[in-house]
Amino acid sequence: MDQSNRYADLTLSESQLIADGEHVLVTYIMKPKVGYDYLVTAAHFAAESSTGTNVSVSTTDDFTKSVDALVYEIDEQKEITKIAYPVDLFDFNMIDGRAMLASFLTLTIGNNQGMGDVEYAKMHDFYFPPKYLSKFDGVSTTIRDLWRILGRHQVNGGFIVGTIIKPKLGLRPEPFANACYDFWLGGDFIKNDEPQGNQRFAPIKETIPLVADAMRRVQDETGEAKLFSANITADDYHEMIARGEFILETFAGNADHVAFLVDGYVAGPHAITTARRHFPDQYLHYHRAGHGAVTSPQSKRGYTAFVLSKMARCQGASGIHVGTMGFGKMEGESADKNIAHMIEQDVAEGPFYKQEWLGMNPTTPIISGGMNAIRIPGFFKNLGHSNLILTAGGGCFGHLDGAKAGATSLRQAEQCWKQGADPVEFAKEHKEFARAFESFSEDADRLYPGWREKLK
Ligand code: CAP
Ligand code: MG
Repeated sequence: MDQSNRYADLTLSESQLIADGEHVLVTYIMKPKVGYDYLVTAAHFAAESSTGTNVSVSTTDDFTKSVDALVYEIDEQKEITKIAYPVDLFDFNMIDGRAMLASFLTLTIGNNQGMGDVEYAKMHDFYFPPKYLSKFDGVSTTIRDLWRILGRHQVNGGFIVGTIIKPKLGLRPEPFANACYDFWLGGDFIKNDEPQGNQRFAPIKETIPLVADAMRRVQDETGEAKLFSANITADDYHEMIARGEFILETFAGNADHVAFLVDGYVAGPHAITTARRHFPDQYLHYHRAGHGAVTSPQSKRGYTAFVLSKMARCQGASGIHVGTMGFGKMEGESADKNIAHMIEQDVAEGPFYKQEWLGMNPTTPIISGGMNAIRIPGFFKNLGHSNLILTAGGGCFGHLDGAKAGATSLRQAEQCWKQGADPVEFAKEHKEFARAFESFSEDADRLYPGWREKLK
């Protein structure tokens, strides 16, 4: 059924839609199945994503049509479909009138995934007008709070050297806490790995007290504040709250040194909002494990990593993993730096929309995934700044001289970039960095051929 006379209006102007501020705008890369007209399919896509279905229904009245989603632009060659969703389409909390990401997802990337006449559709960008953006929680605790706790300047407080306790699973409480102690002797920030929580071989009620004790001891020994990002992900709201409260109680005087890690993709918007609203003073660390199922360039459905990160800022993630932009082990490319810019700047250009954040607190780009000291100079050269958290698991616990040396090598690598020094020359004066060349020799061979002779 051709619904384009109702669910498409190609006379609409994007700039006017933005000026009016009454619509959420979404751009998809969409391709109809063979034999289906592009505009007709796009209109059906908009119908299924708003007020319609595949046939007309007798109950539709004039008001219904006022909240139709409308296709306002198409480019069949580029497979671009742009849709304007009236803000009134979306669901708002009855308790406080706030917006909810679940509603944005269920409409804009819900039933329209898997339609019989659509080969594929993937969301590449969205624009929230002020009247909708202002209804999201946004970010509470930011990296400024982490810099404050680390005793640094709260603006441009600089590089936070982090790790993930490895192995990913399999450490019992004592070896886990010992690994924390060793890393903290040289580093700033430790996170649970995304699956670490309350495994039977490492009950949270045994592990966390030992980690809290390790933090106290290493702070006394180094005179430096340390940070821990504890995983509170769970299916059940009450479990998350119980974990968070236990952890804060156990860290006691160091409770503000604790961030909460939430596996936001697998646990969903509810888990992120649970942490954001119940623990607004804790840095909310959004881990995105699993996102590749929809964000990978191989996937022509779902949404991109850019969209995931932009949604996370709206929800209130203090920091989110943004990948390593082609310098680490996960999928990514140097242009992914636009993700970092979108979540931390107040006005940022996306692939299709310029988003004004209206002063909403920034989300920290968290860099992780196969990183080590050898890969860092090139990474920062691409991104252009180091006001962020970088976590390297293998890059620290795989360093030949252990986690403390691994941490120091990361810090030295950032200094090498900041000074614009040649990494091999810089390594001659910095032992832990030099030993990273030997620890990660495949990377060193690839990035700095001939390093062995020069470093002898
Ligand atoms: C990194 C990591 C991170 C992923 C997340 C891991 O460990 O802990 O969870 O990198 O990827 O489990 O692989 P390594 P992303 O430092 O040892 O690689 O940040 O892209 O979401
Ligand atoms: Mg991990």
